Amino acid sequence: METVDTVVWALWAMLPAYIPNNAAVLAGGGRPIDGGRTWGGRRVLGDGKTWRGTLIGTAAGTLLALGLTQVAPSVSAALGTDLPTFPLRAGLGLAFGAMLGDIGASFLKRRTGRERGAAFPGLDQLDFVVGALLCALVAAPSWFAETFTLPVLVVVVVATPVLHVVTNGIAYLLGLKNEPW
Ligand code: CTP
Ligand code: K
Ligand code: MG
Repeated sequence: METVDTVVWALWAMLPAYIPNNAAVLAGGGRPIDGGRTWGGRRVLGDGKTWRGTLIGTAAGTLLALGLTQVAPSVSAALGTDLPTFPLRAGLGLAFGAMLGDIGASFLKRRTGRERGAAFPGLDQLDFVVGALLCALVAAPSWFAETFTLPVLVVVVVATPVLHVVTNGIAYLLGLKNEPW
């Protein structure tokens, strides 16, 4: 595969993982997952991880995966490059995994004394990627092996932090997010 084709393939494959956290920002609120509970004097997760945000984020990513699967043949014909499709388990794995990775990061932030909204460089940009890939691997192993070859994984790990910084910066400037990370 040409490099440009690998980049297009990788970004398309990750779209169901990129959307959930942004949807959660728009939809979040309500009851926090940890119900306000603390551990070691600090919140388990914090008010930034809610049931509603997690549910709507997961649904948004899963629906996007189903939509992308519908349009993949025509878009790949138009672009002249192959694009992956998503079995339901793959889309659900990517979307839920992205939310789970972000929740895991909040858990680590609270354990290391960081308040809600505090930055944790590196973790902030890759938590949802690790969660999404691991969950997709568990939910749809053969699809994962065909979709995420080594060159594709390299593109994902390099390009995602860049995209994350840019989209969160835009969300901050638009007033949708309290911090630019
Ligand atoms: N959000 C949510 N549920 C989630 C993830 C995010 O409701 N599972 C919403 C919350 O309103 C949250 C906002 O999206 O405040 C921004 O998400 P994020 O930056 O991940 O959370 P923070 O508020 O920064 O909290 P933390 O420090 O725990 O990451
Ligand atoms: K986060
Ligand atoms: Mg934040």
